[in-house]
Amino acid sequence: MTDLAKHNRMANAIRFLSADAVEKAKSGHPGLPMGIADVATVLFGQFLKYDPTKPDWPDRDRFVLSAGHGSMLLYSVHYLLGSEDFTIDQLKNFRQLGSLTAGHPEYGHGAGVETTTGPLGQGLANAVGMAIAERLLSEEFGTDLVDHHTYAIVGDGCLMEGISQEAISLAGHLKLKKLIVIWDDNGISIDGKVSLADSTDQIERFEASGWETISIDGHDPAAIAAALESARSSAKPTLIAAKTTIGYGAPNKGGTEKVHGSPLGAEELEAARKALGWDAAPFEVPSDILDSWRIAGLRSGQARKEWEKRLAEADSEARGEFERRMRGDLPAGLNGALEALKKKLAAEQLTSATRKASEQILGTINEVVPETIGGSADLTGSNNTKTGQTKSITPDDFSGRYIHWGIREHGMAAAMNGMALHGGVIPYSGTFLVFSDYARPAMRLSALMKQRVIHVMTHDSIGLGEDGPTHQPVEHYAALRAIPNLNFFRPADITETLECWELALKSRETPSVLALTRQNLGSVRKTYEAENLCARGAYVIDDSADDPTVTIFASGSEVGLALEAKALLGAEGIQTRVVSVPSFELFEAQSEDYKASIVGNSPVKIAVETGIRMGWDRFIGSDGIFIGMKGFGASAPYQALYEHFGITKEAVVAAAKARIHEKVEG
Ligand SMILES: Cc1ncc(C[n+]2csc(CCOP(=O)(O)OP(=O)(O)O)c2C)c(N)n1
Repeated sequence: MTDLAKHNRMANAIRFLSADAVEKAKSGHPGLPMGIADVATVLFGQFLKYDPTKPDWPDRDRFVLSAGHGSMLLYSVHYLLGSEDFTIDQLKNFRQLGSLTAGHPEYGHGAGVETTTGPLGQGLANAVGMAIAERLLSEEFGTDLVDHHTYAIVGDGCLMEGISQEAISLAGHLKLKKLIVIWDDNGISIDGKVSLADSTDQIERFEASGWETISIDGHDPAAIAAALESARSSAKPTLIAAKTTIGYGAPNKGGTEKVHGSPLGAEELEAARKALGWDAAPFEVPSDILDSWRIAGLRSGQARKEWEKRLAEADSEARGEFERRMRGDLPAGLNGALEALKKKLAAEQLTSATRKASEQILGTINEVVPETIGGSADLTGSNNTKTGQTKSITPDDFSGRYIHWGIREHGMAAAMNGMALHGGVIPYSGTFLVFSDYARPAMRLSALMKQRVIHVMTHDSIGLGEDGPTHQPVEHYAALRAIPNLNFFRPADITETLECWELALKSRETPSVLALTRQNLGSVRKTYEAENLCARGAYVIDDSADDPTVTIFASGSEVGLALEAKALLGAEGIQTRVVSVPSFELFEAQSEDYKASIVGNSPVKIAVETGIRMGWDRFIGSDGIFIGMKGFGASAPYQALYEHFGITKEAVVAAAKARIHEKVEG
C-alpha cells in the first residue's frame, strides 16, 4: 500500500467511525469529522506529542477542538490512538446518558478532551490561554521541562464569533509562536454557505493581527504535513487555512449544509462507503489500519520517557516545585502568611475600599504563591490587581506575572480557563463587575469544567457613584449567583476580603468572583478570629441580641449600614441581630441546622443589598423587607445615590419599626 493509500484509509477510519456513530445516535454532526479527517490524521498521526498511556503528561502538546460540534472527530481519533477512555463501546453510545462521548466534548469525561467546547469560539480563546501558560512555565522551569505546542481546530463559526477577534489579536500581540490554529475552511455553516453572512478575508485578518498564515488544500496530506512543519518553526502564531469539503466522501450531501448537523441517512452512508472504497461494517476498523493508528499512538512514548528522565534528574527543589504546581497544591507558607496578616488587620481596624484591601492581601498572597498570574482588562489602576511581585509580561519577555489583557473581557475569561486547564498557574483577573456580562459565557464554562479561576470584579454597586447606571451592577449579583458551581463573594471589609481570597484560592474545583467596592468601608470585623467565618457563607456578625425582634441580612458594603441601623434600633430598645452574607453558595453548602439557625425566627427580617431582590427571599421569606434596588442606578456622588434609592440606615430603621408595629404590636 502506498503512503497515500494508507493515509486515506486512516482518514477514512475517522470518517466512518464518526458518521456511523452519528447514524446510530440519530443525532450529531458528521460533516466536520469527515471534512477535517485528513488534517487530523496527519496532526495526530505524525505531529501531536501525546501518549495515550499517560494522557496527563504535563509536557504533552495540547489539542483543542474549538468547533466542538464535531466531537466525534475527537472520540474517533482517541479510540484509534488507543485511548483507555474512548473505547469502541463508548463510540457506539455516542450522545447517550452516562457515556463519555457527550454531544459536545466535556472536560473530565475522558482523557484527551482538554477543554469543554461547543459554544463556538471559546476553544480558540482557551487555546490562547494554554499557549500563554506554556510560555510562562517554560520561562520559569526551562524548556527541558516545558516545551510543547498548542493546536486548535476551528470552524467558520468560531471565526465569526466576536471572541475570536479578542483571542487572535492577543495571541498575535504576545507572539505566541507555539500556537497553531487550523481553520476548517469549508465555507459552510448551518444556514448554508458562509457567504450568506460573512465575507471577511480571514487571511488578511490574521495577518493584520500578527499571525503567520499558510493556505493549503486540507485533503492533501503532504501539504498538511509541510504546513505543520513550517508552523512549528514560525516566530509568530500560525493559522493554517485548510480548504476542505464538509462531509468529504458523501457523494450527494457532501459540500452542503445537509451534512453539518444531521445523520447522513442509510442510503447516503452506503454511497459514501462506495465512493471512498470502505467496506468495513459500522464500528469496525480493518486490522491493518487499526494497527497503523495504534503505532501512531505509541509515537510519543519515547519522548515522554525522556522527559520523565529529565524531570527525575532536575534539581530537587525545581522538581518539587514543578510537581506541586502541576498537582495544583498551594504552597505551605500560605496559611501562616494569611494568619499573620489577618491578625495585623484585626489590630489596625482599617477603613478601606475592598478593592484596595484586595491589593494589600494580594501583596501577601503573591509573595508566597508564585503561581498566581494577575491581570486586568485595561483597568489595572481601578481593579488594584497588580502588586509589587507581578511584573508585566511583554511579547518578548514572559518572566513577569501580570497580563495586560487589553479591553477584552470575554477573551480574558476564556484564556484564563485555558491557563487553569493547562495547569501550573492560578489566573486571576480584573474588570468592573458590570462587565461580567462580557465575560459570562466563559465564566459559565469555568464553573462547568470545575476550574480554579478567580475574577476580581470591582466597582460592585451604585457605590461606584458618578459613572452612572451603565457601570452600576444591579442584576449581576443574582445573575452570577445563578451559575452553578461558581462562588460569588461580596466581602464587607478588609478581613472578609482576606477570608474570601483564601476561599477562592482553596476552591480547587470552583471558580470565584470577588465583588469589591470602589468606596471606602469601615472595618466590621472587630476582633481576630482564627476561623474563616466567610467559609460559612453567612454568619452572625454581631450577636449581642439574645432574642432579636429584628434580623438584618446584608452583604458587602451594606453590612456596615446594617450595623449602624442595629445601633439606632438598639437605642430604641429593639433587639437586633446582623448577619453578614458574603456568599450564598457557601451558605447553601452548610448543614440544615446551621442554615436554620442563621435564618432564625425573628419576627422581622430585613435584607439590605444594593442589587435586586432576587434570591434574598431565601433569608427573609416572601414577606420579608428588602431594601435595595428595583431598577437601574443613576449618575451622582455615591452618598447621594444611597439617599436617592433609599438604601440608608434610617430607611432600615423606619421599615423595621413599621413592621414591628404591624406585626408585633398591631
Ligand atoms: C456561540 C454559539 N452559537 C451558535 C452555536 C450553534 N452552532 C453550532 S455549529 C454552528 C455552525 C458552525 O459552522 P462551522 O463552524 O462552519 O461548522 P461546520 O458547518 O463546518 O461544521 C452553529 C451556529 C454554537 N454552538 N455556539
